[in-house]
Amino acid sequence: MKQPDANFEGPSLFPSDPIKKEFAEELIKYVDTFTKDVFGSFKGDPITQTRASFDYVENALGKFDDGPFFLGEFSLADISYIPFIERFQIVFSEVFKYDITFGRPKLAAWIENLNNKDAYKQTVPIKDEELYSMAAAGVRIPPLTSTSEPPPLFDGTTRLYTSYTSPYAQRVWIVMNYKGLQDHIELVPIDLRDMPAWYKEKVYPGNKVPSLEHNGKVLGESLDLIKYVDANFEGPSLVPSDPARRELGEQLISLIDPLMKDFYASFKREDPMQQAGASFDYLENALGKFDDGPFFLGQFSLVDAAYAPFVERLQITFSEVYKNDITAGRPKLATYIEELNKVDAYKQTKVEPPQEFVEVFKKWLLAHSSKSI
Ligand SMILES: N[C@@H](CCC(=O)N[C@@H](CS)C(=O)NCC(=O)O)C(=O)O
Repeated sequence: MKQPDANFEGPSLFPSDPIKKEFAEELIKYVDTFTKDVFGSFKGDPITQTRASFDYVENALGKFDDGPFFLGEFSLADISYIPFIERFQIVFSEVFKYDITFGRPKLAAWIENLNNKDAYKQTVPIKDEELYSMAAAGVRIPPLTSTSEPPPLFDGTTRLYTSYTSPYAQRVWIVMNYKGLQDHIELVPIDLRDMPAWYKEKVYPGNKVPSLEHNGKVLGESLDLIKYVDANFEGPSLVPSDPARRELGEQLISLIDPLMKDFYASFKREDPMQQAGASFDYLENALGKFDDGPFFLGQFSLVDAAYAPFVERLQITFSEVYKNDITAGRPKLATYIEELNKVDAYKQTKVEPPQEFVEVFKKWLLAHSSKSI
């Protein structure tokens, strides 16, 4: 970045004062650590974990008081931080509802002054693309709504249209994470309560999530998609090579829809746990077929990606609404859920907060049954 400043005409962006020069070098060196710290925090507690990094910037801005910029006057040091701080400000404010300038008056003044600089203002168009790459870093970016612009469709980017609340979409998200495809497949969350019209018109006429935009086509149906992503993308295979396991896998996947229907039907009966008991026992037995691992086929596979979002919701519903423990007397199911919760690819996709799902469930139940809860 120092090259254009040294070799072209126009005002110099590097100070001649040796003290400022030294500080500029330090700042430019720190920018990588700074961005790594902030990106790394997205998987933990961003506000607490980035406090030191943003405070470093705040202190640095206080070093020279002959102007609002790092070295007083506008310099290369500012240019190296602008693109990151600008994006972080958007993400912290939109996703974490936190103002990075809170308690940091110098940072606030720096951003305000930058916004008045024409050279900088011209570079501002980011937003959506930036937010998508935040999703790859593990941040839950806000879903697109009826007022959002579509992404640049059919530009060669592979996109998974999803929703944080959909168990069907979650299946594909798990597979994508497990195979380490976060940088290969862009996650595009959609707000199902306020869907953008372009989704049905231009992306997926079925108007449901998930759908996958890949190689100029859009494919749907979660159970097809998990197989498709597994077969057509790099990363560890989620289908075992052993024929007996494959066969059980196929069987379990073809049974999941009828099983879920049974579970959902049980909620409309007087004693849901008793009604659903046989289906839970079926899962318990299936989990006992291969004992070289806690998952349905021993190791984590497509079957787990298909079942996990539903097991997760069943556990929440039975526990929160009916005060039943679905794992009582089912040790394999208990271990299954425990081990599932150790799989990062799954953990990142869980419904958050579970209470929100409980509310959705209660509304669903009211609409589908005469029972009150
Ligand atoms: N069979 C489909 C079901 C997908 C589905 O029902 N998705 C729901 C969200 S959980 C949806 O997009 N609903 C939007 C709507 O119906 O308007 C699959 O497995 O992908």
